[in-house]
Amino acid sequence: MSTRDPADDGFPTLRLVAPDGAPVGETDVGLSEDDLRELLRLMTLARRLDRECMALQRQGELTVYPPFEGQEAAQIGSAYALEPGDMAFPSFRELAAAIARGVDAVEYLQYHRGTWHGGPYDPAASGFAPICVPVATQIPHAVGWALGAKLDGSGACALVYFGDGSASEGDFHEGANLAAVLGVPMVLLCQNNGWAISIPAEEQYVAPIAARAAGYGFPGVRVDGNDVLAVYRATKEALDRARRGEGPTLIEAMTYRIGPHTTADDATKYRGAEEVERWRALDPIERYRRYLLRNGVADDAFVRACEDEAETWVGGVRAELTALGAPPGSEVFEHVFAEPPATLARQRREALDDA
Ligand SMILES: Cc1ncc(C[n+]2csc(CCOP(=O)(O)OP(=O)(O)O)c2C)c(N)n1
Ligand SMILES: [Mg+2]
Repeated sequence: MSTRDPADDGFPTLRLVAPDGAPVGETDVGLSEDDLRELLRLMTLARRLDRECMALQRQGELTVYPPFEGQEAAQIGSAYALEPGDMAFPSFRELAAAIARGVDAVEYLQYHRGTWHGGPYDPAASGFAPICVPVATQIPHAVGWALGAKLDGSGACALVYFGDGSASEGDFHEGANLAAVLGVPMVLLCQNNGWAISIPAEEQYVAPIAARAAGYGFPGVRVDGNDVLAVYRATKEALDRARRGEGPTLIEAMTYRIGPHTTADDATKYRGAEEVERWRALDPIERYRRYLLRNGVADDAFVRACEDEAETWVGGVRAELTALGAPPGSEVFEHVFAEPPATLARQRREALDDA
């Protein structure tokens, strides 16, 4: 069983808002009241869409789906700190971050519907790279992109998302070391949700993930990943640092996935209900809503308006997504070879002529 708690191992954890919504010290992160409300709006939209995606998969409208419920603050707090010209590199659970970046939800979800390979959104236009399923491979991609930004002198930064399990891959170590050596403008954001499918954190590593950064030669900070303001502040500081030319930062956001690993997983086989309930009590949206209400930044009407908007928006996403036709069969043979080898050309003829 996972017993991971940010307080367990003594590594300092940045927290600005307590689970009951009370401020912990100075909570001014430099955002306007409109921005503070926008964070709640985005988290509300994201959660509603996540739940709809679970339903869509159960109804046979999506092939497989990795839910992120519980990780809204970690994703939206970090993505919201990015500038338009920056590039986020997701793994496969970052739909909430995609929404915060303005990626079209229907285009993104075409990946999970199987109607397009990586989702047809334009990564350059949205500053959001394609979904990346081979775990941790997006980390070296982000280093390369950040090196390009450095050489161009563009002032843009890369933010790469990965999980606790991904931090055990060689690609993490190679990427982190190369990022340090090259001094690239990059933030490595680990969403530590306590599990890599059915493997709990305590069976994956011994020292805190954030502590590894010292070994590469850059700062490592840990935040309460269910505290959207703490995640925003840590990411903003890391991005500012990167833009000053001071190189990468590793952020470990302690969070939890409330749902299964994917719709193909039964999490009840390896974790108990009491663990899930413990984390539900630390819910990022509930916490932030309480914080905004007690500070008078939002009122009940605003909260309801966000929920109503989410309902209408998700209905539209569902309608558009389920109306999509199958892609032409010829696409299986496209986008890899400029000049297909003879064997592939023959298969293409056989498949399409018979169709
Ligand atoms: C290279 C590679 N090995 C194995 C897998 C199968 N796999 C998919 S997700 C996952 C665990 C990822 O855990 P973590 O990085 O903590 O992310 P989380 O799923 O918790 O968000 C594994 C092993 C994969 N996709 N890619
Ligand atoms: Mg994980």
